[in-house]
Amino acid sequence: MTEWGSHSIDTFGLVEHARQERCAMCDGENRHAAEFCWHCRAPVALAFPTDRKRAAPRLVAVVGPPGVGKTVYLGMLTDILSRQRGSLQILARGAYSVSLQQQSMSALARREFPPSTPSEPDGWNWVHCEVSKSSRKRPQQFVMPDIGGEAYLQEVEHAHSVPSIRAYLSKCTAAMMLVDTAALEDGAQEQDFLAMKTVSYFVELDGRRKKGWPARPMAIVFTKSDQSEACFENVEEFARSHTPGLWRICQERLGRHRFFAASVVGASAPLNILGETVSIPLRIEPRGVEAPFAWLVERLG
Ligand SMILES: Nc1nc2c(ncn2[C@@H]2O[C@H](COP(=O)(O)OP(=O)(O)O)[C@@H](O)[C@H]2O)c(=O)[nH]1
Ligand SMILES: [Mg+2]
Ligand SMILES: [Zn+2]
Repeated sequence: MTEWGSHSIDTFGLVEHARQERCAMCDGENRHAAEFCWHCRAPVALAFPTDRKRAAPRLVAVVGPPGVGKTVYLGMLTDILSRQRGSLQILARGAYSVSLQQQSMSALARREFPPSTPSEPDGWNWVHCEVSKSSRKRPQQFVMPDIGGEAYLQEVEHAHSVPSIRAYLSKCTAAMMLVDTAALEDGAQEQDFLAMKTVSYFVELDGRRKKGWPARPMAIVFTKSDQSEACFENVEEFARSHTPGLWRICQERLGRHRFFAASVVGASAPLNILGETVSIPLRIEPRGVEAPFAWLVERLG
């Protein structure tokens, strides 16, 4: 190689090295070549479209308290959509996008639920996928992180306490809020209060009538609905009777919301292992998993 040639390649390398990318999660600056954000460990590839002709990915918030079922739900959703050949298909972008699906599905195959998501961002999984619809020519890119429930709760209870989560949520154009049907059937009101706080939090983030959350789609998913046939039979009625506060605030403050019932397993059973009770999945029988995401994709089209 000529001296000139090697010099120009080195210069190109330096320019690439010096290029900064803004993180999709926390807005922190990173080197273009970095794989994960230096500040919050989110994949840097999410910060920009991999193909310059494509639009930037649409960020979707998937939120709910620890144990509501986010990891199992997202793992099952990506598994169903990546296998099917129907009108809605997804293709994972980047190996990290397959991890969530892999972890959830391998655990279920062993008749276990996946372990709980760590509270630190470097243990979170990110789903970055390309969604193709038979009715649409260009695929759309979506990003859905499996945010740790504790960090999310902290930010909702004390706004601005987790800046990376706040930065991410303020860029989302759609949301899936998960609510625990099993806990509601047990009479716990916590789920209702927390869901109401979540709606208020989003509306406070951006309350513009035409562009903010009053106009952005929010799918409210009652998880573990295998625990309540009433929820599957009439989800609107279930929401009205079991989460009256949430029902009211949604009517008043969200223009585009819808309730869904979903479950990943047909049933689960408690098992005592060395004095600790764990839940084991009995039949892998997903119901209603795809519908909330299909509804969001339709609204964002
Ligand atoms: N019966 C039933 N239990 C579920 C279902 N999905 C999740 N669970 C239970 O909820 C627990 C927490 O799920 P996980 O996805 O880790 O919740 P996350 O903390 O929100 O990510 C699991 O360990 C299961 O015990 C479901 O569809 N049906
Ligand atoms: Mg989790
Ligand atoms: Zn970051």
